[in-house]
Amino acid sequence: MPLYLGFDSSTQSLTACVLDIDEHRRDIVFESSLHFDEALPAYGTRHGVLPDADPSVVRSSPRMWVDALDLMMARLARSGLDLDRLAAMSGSAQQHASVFVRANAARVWRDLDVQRSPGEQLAASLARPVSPVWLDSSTSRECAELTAAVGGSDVLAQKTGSRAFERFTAPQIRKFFKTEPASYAATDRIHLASSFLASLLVGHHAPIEPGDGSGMNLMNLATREWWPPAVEATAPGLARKLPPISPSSTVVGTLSAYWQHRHGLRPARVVAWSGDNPCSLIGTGLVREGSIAISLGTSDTIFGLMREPRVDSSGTGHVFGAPTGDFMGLTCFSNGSLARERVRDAFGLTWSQFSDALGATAPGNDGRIVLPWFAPEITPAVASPGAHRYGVDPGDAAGTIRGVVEAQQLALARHSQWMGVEVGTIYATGGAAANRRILQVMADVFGADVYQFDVGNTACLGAALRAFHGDVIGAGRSMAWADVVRGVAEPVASTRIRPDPDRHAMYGELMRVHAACESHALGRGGDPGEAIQRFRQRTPSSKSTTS
Ligand code: XUL
Repeated sequence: MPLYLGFDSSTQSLTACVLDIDEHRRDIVFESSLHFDEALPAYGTRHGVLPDADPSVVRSSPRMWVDALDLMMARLARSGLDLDRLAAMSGSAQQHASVFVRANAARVWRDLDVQRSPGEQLAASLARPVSPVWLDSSTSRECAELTAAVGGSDVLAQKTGSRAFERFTAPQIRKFFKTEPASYAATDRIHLASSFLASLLVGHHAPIEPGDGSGMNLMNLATREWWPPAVEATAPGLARKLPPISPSSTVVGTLSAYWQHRHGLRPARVVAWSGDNPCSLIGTGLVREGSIAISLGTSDTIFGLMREPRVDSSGTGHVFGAPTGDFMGLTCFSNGSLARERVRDAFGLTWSQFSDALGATAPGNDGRIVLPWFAPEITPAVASPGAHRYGVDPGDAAGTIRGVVEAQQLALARHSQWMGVEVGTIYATGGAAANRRILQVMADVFGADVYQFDVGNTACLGAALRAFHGDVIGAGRSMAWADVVRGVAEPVASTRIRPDPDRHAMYGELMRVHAACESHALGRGGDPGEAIQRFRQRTPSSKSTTS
């Protein structure tokens, strides 16, 4: 029976998983992760990105991502799995990141020396040694220029699914063209991290997949083609530098000779790679409209499938293409695990102590809030980093932890209202979804049942399932998405966390405090003291702890 390999090249780590599929069963038979900082220290990353004095400039190394693939392939080769059964592979990558390559790139990829690791061999093929990643927020000017050139935010959002966002690829390309014109001119092709890594695997240029392509501010969401007004407004000659866009199920080639010989692998099919959020949509089994998923990863994201693209008129969220051919709504918060880690480290705690502190504090935190904008925030847009404390002393570890966790869940709920989804069930995924105390806050804030998954990384699972789907389509057969995900991309029923009605009502009140604090911190509203007092009067019972 065939094996399907999925990769997830995320901000901080690379994960791989292998699915063993037969008619009746789908088993995950391999799952492994490596952290870039630890596994590949020579690249000098911290939390997967290159240190920079300017907090708005965030970049990583595309050569490091490829060396990580090489290390992971070596682990796979040693795993004892019968890799002669490997039918196909696909991948998920952090969204928005771009890789600028020269005209010799395809030759370099094809002729890699099997005795040497790939990263060192790629240097001469890169027109830009670094990749700007989704945490970068340094392109506000380019966002404004792009917006003006295409006729305003609404036009851009209606066409591409999102207004201009700093991390999106078009403003990033424009900034590169403006600041490094010679290197831009030397760029033959601009890939996303996803299409770049797929290209490396097949040894020639792979296309961009529409789910990830819609994170660029360049793709016409309706036709899934490049949208000329945005392409022309971004940088001269860009149309020639963009790879074609191909459906999610496209088999982009077979594993190149380099990887076959280096790791003793067969020429398995390689299916187009996508972004981590579109892959997670599949890995959480969200192939129908209705339920939503919340991913608590480096970023926190909330997303769900949409049959029709309901673009966000408030300008907060995004509509991306879904791998199923439908659409997905998504709101992204950059201070997800980054913020939780920052708080844990500031108080010198382990994750279990972090969790105990959360359990020892009362839901509602007596109306006290900590807005966790330790790094520049995407939702709402915050350029100057800094946490904003409302009533929480900087030395109060437990109050800070609850203040941050509640503010994060309240922000997820408030800033996803544009999606117009009645949230009854939430599928929780990402590293921090292992923490049931955080999920209890989620359930209580949303007033929804929350479920966990068996598999640690749903983006990676989604990639493996997309490899399966692409392999089936590539063989000239068809398969409904509900059948693709059945029996594996399903939450574990016994993990259900129920909302408490009283706490849900209390969080409805706290939501107003959160909104007032946010307005104040953004300089758009007065002191939230009154809102906090009102909350305390209305919810005197908010002092008891959850566990
Ligand atoms: C989504 C986004 C993040 C990255 C994280 O728009 O920017 O979720 O995809 O890898």
